[in-house]
Amino acid sequence: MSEVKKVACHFCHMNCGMLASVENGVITKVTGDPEHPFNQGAQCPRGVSALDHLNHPNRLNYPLKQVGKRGSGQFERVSWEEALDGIAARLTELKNTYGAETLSSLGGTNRTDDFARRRFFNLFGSPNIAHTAPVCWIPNFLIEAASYGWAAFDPEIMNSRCVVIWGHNPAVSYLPEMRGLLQAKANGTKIIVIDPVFSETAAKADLWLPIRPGADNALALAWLNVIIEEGLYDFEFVNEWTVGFEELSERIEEYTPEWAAEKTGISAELIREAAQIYAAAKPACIQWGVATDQFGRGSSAGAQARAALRVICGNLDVPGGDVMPGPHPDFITDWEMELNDLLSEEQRAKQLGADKFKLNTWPGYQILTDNMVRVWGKSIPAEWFCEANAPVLFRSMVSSKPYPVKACIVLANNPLISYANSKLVYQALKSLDLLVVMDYWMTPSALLADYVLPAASWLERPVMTTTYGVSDWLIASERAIEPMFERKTDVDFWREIGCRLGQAEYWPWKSDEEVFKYRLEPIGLDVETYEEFVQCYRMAFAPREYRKYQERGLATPSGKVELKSSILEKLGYDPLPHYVEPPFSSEAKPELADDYPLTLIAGGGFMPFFHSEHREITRIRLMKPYPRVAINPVLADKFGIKATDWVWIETPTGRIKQKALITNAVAPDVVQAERGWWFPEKALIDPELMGAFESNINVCLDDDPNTCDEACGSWCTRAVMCRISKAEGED
Ligand SMILES: Nc1nc2c(c(=O)[nH]1)N[C@H]1C(S)=C(S)[C@@H](COP(=O)(O)OP(=O)(O)OC[C@H]3O[C@@H](n4cnc5c(=O)[nH]c(N)nc54)[C@H](O)[C@@H]3O)O[C@H]1N2
Ligand SMILES: Nc1nc2c(c(=O)[nH]1)N[C@H]1C(S)=C(S)[C@@H](COP(=O)(O)OP(=O)(O)OC[C@H]3O[C@@H](n4cnc5c(=O)[nH]c(N)nc54)[C@H](O)[C@@H]3O)O[C@H]1N2
Ligand code: SF4
Ligand SMILES: [Mo]
Repeated sequence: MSEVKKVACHFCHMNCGMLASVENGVITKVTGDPEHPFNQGAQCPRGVSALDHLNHPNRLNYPLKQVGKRGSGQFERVSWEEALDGIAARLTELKNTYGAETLSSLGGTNRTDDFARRRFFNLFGSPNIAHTAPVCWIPNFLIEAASYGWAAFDPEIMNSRCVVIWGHNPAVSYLPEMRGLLQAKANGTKIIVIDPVFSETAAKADLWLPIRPGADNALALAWLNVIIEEGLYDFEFVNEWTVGFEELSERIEEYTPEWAAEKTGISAELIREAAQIYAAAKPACIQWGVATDQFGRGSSAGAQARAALRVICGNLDVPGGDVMPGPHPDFITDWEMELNDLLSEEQRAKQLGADKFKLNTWPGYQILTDNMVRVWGKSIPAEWFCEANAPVLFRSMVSSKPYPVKACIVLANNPLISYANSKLVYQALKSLDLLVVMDYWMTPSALLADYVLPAASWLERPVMTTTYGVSDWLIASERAIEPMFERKTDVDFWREIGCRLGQAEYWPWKSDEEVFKYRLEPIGLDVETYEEFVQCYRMAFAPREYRKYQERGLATPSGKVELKSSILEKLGYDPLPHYVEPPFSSEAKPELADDYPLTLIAGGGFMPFFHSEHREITRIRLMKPYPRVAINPVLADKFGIKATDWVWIETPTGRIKQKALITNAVAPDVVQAERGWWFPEKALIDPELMGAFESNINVCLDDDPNTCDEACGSWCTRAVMCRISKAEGED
């Protein structure tokens, strides 16, 4: 029998539409769907490799149990029954000894099990789920939520007169978005790119602002200064819909373009001119970029300045501006699936990091939720937005302070590679009594696990995406084939382990399709099954509405935009935007400046990889066989470094090597290292762990909680003092 299944690629957040041809239960072809509005038939190299990923000989196919010392690489195949029974028994023991909070979980970016993980944890009684969230969107999203009751994360680029691309490189990270940007540019939209690197996107800009790494906060404050001092803001909107404008105006007086010129390395004239272009363009929008979440200390203060820019220029929720989607009114959201009410106050109070990073833990989340429910009827999910802080969690695993964290379920995450301070993460994972990893591959992190479980990928399961549960649209994808070998879906895993731990009544669905059908039902569509929904509709959008605040008010305590945030004030933070120097810059640590005279950017996505993924797939790896650090020719000359030489990159925290990419795209005092590197072809044994510490830039980054963002606990990856040298004798 031959069929064509409508699927969505899940190798990045774009979820391009694909068509999978299936013959007698075997996928023969996966092509881009020409009718899909996002990609219109296009596929990037990862999408093209969908079948290599599905059928790869290294894929995990069966549950494995570690039978030697942890990290010995000695695994034995076991049945799912044995693995799940074994895990459930250990979890019960540990819970009885140490309390439910002893179980933690680590996750990565935008996966599809999110409601299930949280549901399981709420029922189990632990608040200790952590993701890479603090360095990915959280400071920007939550500060916006505190300021205007949701995030205005859907800029309407096509109808905008000016788009500011701030620490963002869609030409590499969001390909379909870049296509839209180029179309807008062709229609006359001005593009401003703020990036220390002459990125692929900067190359297409009308105006590129080559900022000193980590100085974005100063630039945003100076734009506020220009726009307020020169009266370029939207008087009517500010008068009618904001509180705190006077205090904001007073606060930004000191942040003149001249002051910011010194911090940013951009002349005061250019700062002024760029602010004027942005303010004059009606409507304009500011696109989110992850760079601004990754400064450590000061990430959320900078986000607050950008939020204020959107507001005072009158771009909030207007056509062509920064549109604030709100939750889907009908579809059952992630938040509604999570059962957060079942986690007791006592357990919430134990969330690791909640005493320090209050905005994305229970204290802040509760306030945000109360306001959102009042106005929108629904809130953002706890998953991703209300989390244990990972740097605090790792320290608790090692020290058992403030209490022992003895177990961790890592699902869709490679913590040894993705989190800062990899050596500490290593120590932390090794000190656990129970480590479970569910993934597609045997990763360096999985090598340390007691149980390694094989995950079904997006061709073997249905997927429904709602942008971390916060957008008013959803994308649905059907299961092309049943999971191969003994792979399982992530939702099945949480359900089956939950049922073993007394949660059966809360897991009434027998398959992922049943869950999704249940969640879709309130939309009232004329379909019998989830598959039919995908075949007929594939997506559901709430009708687009603008200026929704006029009817509902805003989901803040005052019902207005809070330029001076009462939520931040209540949580004990400065309620107004302000300047904070990133923690590892030469200005923050002048005593180290002579030894570490360069600035390291430890991030920036690049093709064809997605974070630490896809290194196993030959046709992808051939495009980029080894890690590369971008170095200016002047700097390379100084150290006698030639293209493709191995280079040591060193910070006070650690050193690794990558190969030189000599390019004028970076300034002579800046180097940009690639993230996510490990080598599946290297020894599968501790301590080599497939080269987890050789070229992984997170070895060089510190995650000391005292250097993290005050409100959200983000660690710093983008402005770190470093030095380099040629790695002699390295092949
Ligand atoms: N230095 C530095 N560190 C960074 C960043 C940076 O710029 N610089 N970026 C940060 C950002 S923005 C993010 S989002 C994180 C990303 O961090 P991660 O999400 O951890 O990164 P990935 O490598 O994409 O995914 C980790 C693992 O999940 C597995 N996986 C993928 N999908 C699934 C699935 O559906 N189910 C299961 N069970 N497994 C799956 C993959 O095979 C992979 O082994 O990294 C952060 N770390
Ligand atoms: N190919 C590919 N695509 C991806 C990913 C991937 O790993 N690979 N990851 C996905 C994920 S999880 C995320 S979060 C997104 C992130 O995607 P983006 O938001 O595009 O973020 P990055 O690519 O990490 O960095 C964007 C830009 O920030 C610049 N930058 C570095 N430091 C600074 C600074 O101090 N200030 C400013 N203004 N800019 C700076 C970098 O030079 C880079 O050009 O991409 C997603 N898409
Ligand atoms: S851009 Fe590439 S990886 Fe991302 S969804 Fe589209 S095809 Fe897949
Ligand atoms: Mo991310």
